[in-house]
Amino acid sequence: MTDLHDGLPPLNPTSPPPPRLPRGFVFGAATSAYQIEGGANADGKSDSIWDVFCRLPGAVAGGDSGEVACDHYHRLDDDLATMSALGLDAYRFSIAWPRVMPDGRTLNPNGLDFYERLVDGLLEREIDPWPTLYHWDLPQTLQDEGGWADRGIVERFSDYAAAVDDRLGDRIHRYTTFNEPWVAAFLGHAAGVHAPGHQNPSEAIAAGHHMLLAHGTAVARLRARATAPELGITLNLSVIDPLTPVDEPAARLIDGQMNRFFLDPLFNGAYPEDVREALSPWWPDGLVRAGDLDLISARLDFFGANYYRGEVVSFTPPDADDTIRPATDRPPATPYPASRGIHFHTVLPERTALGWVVQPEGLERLLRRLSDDYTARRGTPIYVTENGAAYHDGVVAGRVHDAARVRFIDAHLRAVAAAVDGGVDVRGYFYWSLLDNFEWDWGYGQRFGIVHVDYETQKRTIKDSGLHYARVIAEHRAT
Ligand code: IFM
Repeated sequence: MTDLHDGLPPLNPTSPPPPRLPRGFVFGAATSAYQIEGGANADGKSDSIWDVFCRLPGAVAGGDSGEVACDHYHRLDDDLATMSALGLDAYRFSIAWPRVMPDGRTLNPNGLDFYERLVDGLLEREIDPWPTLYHWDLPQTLQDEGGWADRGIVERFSDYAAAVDDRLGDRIHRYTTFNEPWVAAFLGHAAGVHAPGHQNPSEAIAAGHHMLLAHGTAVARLRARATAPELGITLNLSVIDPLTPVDEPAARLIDGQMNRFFLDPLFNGAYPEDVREALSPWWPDGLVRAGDLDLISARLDFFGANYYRGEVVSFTPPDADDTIRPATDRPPATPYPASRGIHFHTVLPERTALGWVVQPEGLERLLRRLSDDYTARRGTPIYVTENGAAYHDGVVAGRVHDAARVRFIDAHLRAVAAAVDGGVDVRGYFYWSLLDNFEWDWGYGQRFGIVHVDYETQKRTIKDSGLHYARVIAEHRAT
């Protein structure tokens, strides 16, 4: 393994030692297929809904697309070497359904060859593979049949999950079924800023339920197999605070539509009453059938929480317009169907390049809440499967001095450590992202990586944050 620390000065000789996390705590980094792979038509891959969405005029900033992205598909060995140099314990990636089944149904063995090389390469380097089965790149052929709004997708997803496990189940011991179903359902089908770009709240609710049902159906199917993988799901979650005490109902309403819409069915086997009531004007008749919630609430072996920022809401508009700017001029709709009269505020001064507040205490609070309200009584361990920040980084004399990201990582790891000290069973942290990459509707303008990517030359440069993270991992291992 390359020793990254050779010849490099310590980054912050005066900074406090990294937070103490339990022995065996997993340090990883995350990516997703469409955001890094490129190889859009390689070896039989078909279009995903994102390939098609990116072609819509004005859908993505700068007219960018994931066609080439970080060209990871053709640079796998180099990227594996980088992961190894960083000393990652685990690598969280996603599998592209349209690579594995270009028409959504029929297996393309060539597509699986790539993931086999990736998984074998990780195992050779003693990096644990953490695959996600769905990170938003539905085969367009399935979208043409109704996509996530149509219940037929559930069987298709479970067949796809089984096909992946047929080939890789002897080496993959854990799957995350879905990444951030709220984003895929509500940004994709209500706000219209993500693929497939629809603005129809009923479709968004149907998509959300069908993703949960596809998760539950795939869990039942994979659990019954001899490979016996560990199974979990990842949600994007936030802390939603009221601006003043009278705004408490506004906070509860947004919390319901973002967090509890997914958490309650998964852990309590029911949609929350207040959310059902608030969404009743759009809730499709006959959507939830007998047995659905039993499947959805089946035991999980782990739970993934993605946390980036908190939200502050009120019934009164902010003095200045501090709503987060959309990526393009296309008019977005709200992702929260029941949010009339509710306003979002930015009260904390520190923000990332995307305008997202930097709020590490929110992560500790979120982890405590998850444990208290959902995971502890079922004994489900939590992993922070994404946390990260976008800044406008550049390479100067071969280095990227991203001090703000170093502070961001440090503060959030301290928040995790505080939650662990408070008794929350958190077993790992994955920084988003390993590489700068295609940030969806924002295109390539927002850089989240601990490794800089020059998109002209595809040269990778480990940023100061990557060096810092490598040191944290090495020190943790040494103690
Ligand atoms: O880039 C995304 C990722 O695909 C899912 N979680 C949030 C990240 C940053 O926006």
